[in-house]
Amino acid sequence: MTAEEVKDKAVEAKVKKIVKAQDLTIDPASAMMIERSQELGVETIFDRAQTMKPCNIGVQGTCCKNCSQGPCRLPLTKEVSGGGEDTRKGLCGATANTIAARNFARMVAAGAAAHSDHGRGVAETFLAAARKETHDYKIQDTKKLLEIAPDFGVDITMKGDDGKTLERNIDEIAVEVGEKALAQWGQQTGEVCTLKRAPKPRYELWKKLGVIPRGIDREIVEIMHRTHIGVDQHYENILEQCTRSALGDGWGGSMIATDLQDILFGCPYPVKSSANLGVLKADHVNIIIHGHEPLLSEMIVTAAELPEMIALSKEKGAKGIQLSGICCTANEILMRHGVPLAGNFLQQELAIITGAVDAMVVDVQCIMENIANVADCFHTKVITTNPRARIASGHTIHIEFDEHTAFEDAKKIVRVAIENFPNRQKEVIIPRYSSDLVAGFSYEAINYHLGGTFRASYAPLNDNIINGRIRGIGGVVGCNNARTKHNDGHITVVKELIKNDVIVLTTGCNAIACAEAGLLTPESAKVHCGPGLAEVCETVGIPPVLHMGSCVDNSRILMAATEVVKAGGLGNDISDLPAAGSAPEWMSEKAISIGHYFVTSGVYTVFGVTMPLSGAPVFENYLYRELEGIYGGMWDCEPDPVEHARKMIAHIDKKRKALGIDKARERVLMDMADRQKLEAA
Ligand code: BF8
Repeated sequence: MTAEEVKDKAVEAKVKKIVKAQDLTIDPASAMMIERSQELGVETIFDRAQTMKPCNIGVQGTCCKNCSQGPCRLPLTKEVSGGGEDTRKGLCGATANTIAARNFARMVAAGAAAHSDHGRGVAETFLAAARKETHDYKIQDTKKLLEIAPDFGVDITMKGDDGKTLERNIDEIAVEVGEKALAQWGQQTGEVCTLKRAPKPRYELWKKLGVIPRGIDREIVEIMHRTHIGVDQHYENILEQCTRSALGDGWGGSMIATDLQDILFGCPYPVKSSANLGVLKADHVNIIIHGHEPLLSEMIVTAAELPEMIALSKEKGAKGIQLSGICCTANEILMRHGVPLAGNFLQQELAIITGAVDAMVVDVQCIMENIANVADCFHTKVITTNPRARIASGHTIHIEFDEHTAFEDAKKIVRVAIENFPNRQKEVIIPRYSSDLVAGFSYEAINYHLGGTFRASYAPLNDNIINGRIRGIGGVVGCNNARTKHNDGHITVVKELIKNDVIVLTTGCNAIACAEAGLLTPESAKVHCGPGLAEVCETVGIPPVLHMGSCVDNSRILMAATEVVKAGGLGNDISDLPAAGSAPEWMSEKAISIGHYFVTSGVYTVFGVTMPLSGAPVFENYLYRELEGIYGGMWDCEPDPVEHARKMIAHIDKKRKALGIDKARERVLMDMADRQKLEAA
């Protein structure tokens, strides 16, 4: 045996000894599939997370590889952490703070680019639909179209020859909205027009600070320029550009994506479904749609329902077709069609390990290259569909998706999955775990649910916050991270919040984790919530955790916060609200962009696991403390999930006190005691 082989064996033995599935995830379905992967010797991210440790300097944010004279590595020294002088410099003289700020900025740029490029794709398809260049997509939600048109400066009425006001033709409005929306990406001067939707004081603050994005793409490009060697070498100035880019994402690219998707595919309203690997069916053709853009998945939903496809599946020996989703595509098709969720980010390999997935169809973002290797151990076809996202590993099929031939492309994909059904090789083992859920809480749906058809309004929510039944609002979002126990941070944070009467708005992989843990049902309120929140949920018939959609739909949380401000009684700006944000298991660059637009919109935002800032104490202090004085919101990092939630609650209480509604909360605590007395009697 060579020295290398001995080392490999030692590593293998260490992995086998250390890894117990229950230590890697709180989800029993995932634990079962991790065990199955170990049994079959199929390597997954859970194995590699044990054998490969993260770089100690990268984790601190202080490794600079922006030119070829490095990488310059500036780990934190004992002197600096002890308060001594910081003499660390890269070859060019860049300090640890400059380096960490540059790295942070490049994460914002990548995250904003990912969301915004998604939005651009939607805008292009929207315009093609409005111009009737494609017949596969149609303008569906004309009510929402008319609502948003004025934000883009598009008139919805016109003057007739007799001077009377007339309604404009809806097709003309749609074309103009599409053109104006698409123009927000390439615009060079002025302002991204959707920023005006923010509460007025917030918009005025951004204007005063000079951080309103001129165009979505322009701000991302400028980050890349400023972080090139020898350009912007002041962390505050770099961060200012991060703000322009992140606001261009949250209030621009992402928000436009959400709006136009709603108009094309319908605005979500509450819908029932189920979640976890148990939604797969052994006797059906299983197609998993994984990625982010709903343009393709919408077509696949329709294609999979075609009688000819169902007949073909039966011909091949299946009982039908079971569609399910992973990551944000899952959230998109759940919100509008009730298609079940197969899992979140860390479950993508595990789904294939069931042996029941006949095709995994992927587009862009959060798709692990290793799914192709895992699929090679089974019969699963991994189908890439987007020219921006190909996979070199394993054996994948590429069926390119084009919005002009969308439905035909979708049919081709569904057919490949069906034809693959008879090729199953390994034993099919599907964990029998799935949870019921209610999703579909767009901010419009919350408005309707709280106030009803005739008086749709956020006022009842505000009333319940003011009287203390609801202590505050938590926006809990974001990824899974293989460096921490799967779903543990998500569920611990959310349970701690709702136990303390904080209502939770959720998106992305947190939403999927909550669904799997059964927190997306109205019934869960009785079990997990404090008495005030439980009472509100019971009265209104909503879950304590409201699923608002995919990660671009974090824009819905911004709009919900804006509606709460507008409903009155809780201050004049988002920063006045008893609210806090959280990403307990974040890992993607998109999460950093989201975090930064939440912070600069006035929200205290806590990230779990780690932040690449610890090697740069001055920059870290700027983000964690000084930003509050500028934006009313600031960053924080807390890996312990209970402490994480408590920090959010402490902030919520601080805001209640500033609003003078902390006394109301005390009264409700007395109610709780009364209630306990009653229950004991
Ligand atoms: O965009 S939460 S792991 S799936 S990045 Fe990715 Fe993170 Fe999941 Fe959705 Ni968002």
